[in-house]
Amino acid sequence: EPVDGSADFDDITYHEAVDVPAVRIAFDRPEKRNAFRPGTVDELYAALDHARKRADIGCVLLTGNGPSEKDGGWAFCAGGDQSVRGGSGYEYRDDDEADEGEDELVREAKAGRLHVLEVQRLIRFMPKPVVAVVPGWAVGGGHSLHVVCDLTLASEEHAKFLQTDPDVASFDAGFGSVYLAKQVGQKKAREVFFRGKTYSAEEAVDMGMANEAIPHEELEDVALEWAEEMTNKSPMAMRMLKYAFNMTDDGLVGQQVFAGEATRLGYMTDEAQEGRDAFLEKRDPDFSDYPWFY
Ligand code: 1HA
Repeated sequence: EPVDGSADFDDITYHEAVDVPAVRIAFDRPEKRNAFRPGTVDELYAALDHARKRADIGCVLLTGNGPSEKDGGWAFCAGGDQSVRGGSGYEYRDDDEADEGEDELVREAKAGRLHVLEVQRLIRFMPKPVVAVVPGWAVGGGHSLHVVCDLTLASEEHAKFLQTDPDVASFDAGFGSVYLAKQVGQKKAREVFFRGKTYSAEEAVDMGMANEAIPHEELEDVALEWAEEMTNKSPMAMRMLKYAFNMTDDGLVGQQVFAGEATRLGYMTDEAQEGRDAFLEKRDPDFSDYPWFY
């Protein structure tokens, strides 16, 4: 089912699964191999953030619509749209609706966008699994997006993984490269970026950057099955685990995110409520009922 309001999106589609508490967000520029322009990234961010805040949604499937009507090709995402790449990043162009009615200063502030990095952070830090469902090309910034997702499922026949960043004089020196190295090891990650070779679904699985290669026809069904499995688990345990996996690589930000969840759990205890009540009732707190656990 289309999510309410999502019909306004131009460059992505946003659906809610019928029987599973999961959503499907898909790049929808198949004739461009699902390359993203600034408006695409705005829409993707809005949809992901909407999914993040839905208390009844436990899993996000991120994919690319296809095939291309032009040549039948499939894509997850081919990264930044090179045809709108300007002097300092990817630019809104006059045909982008996002520009309508904005004054010059706002337009200037929005020039040269690299805000797919904000999307990467949203995927990384949202408290529910995000699965990259890769039906075809995952290239450049699109490759980095699959790297950032919690899991990757790939079409056995059509998925192709490729890093073109240095070919087009770009470099994701953040999550897209460093987390890749955590997944596949330093030598292999350097090969991916330095050689620019195309890897199949099977190779991506062997390398450790994809979870499973799945026959193309079954890809979305299997993704929904995985989503169903995961959404039957405890939401609390799932988010503590996601943040635990993140934490060792995310420095103090990782600790802060994990700590926020620990604080939330703490606030749920009677002990924490005694602390609040004592303050509000202008008395000393009495924690004598709560043990010093060992
Ligand atoms: O590195 C970053 C960032 C780093 C830090 C911070 C932010 C970042 C943001 C973005 C990025 C990047 O994404 S840089 C990397 C940008 N992407 C690429 O270099 C990939 C360019 N595309 C390709 O290498 C190939 O098109 C392909 C391997 C994905 C597919 O090849 P194939 O199957 O041979 O199809 P092809 O004929 O090349 O493409 C089909 C159509 O899609 C073409 O258009 P047409 O000639 O039919 O009009 C093609 O131009 C278009 N297309 C594909 N990818 C892009 C694209 N158009 C614009 N931008 C694209 N990325």
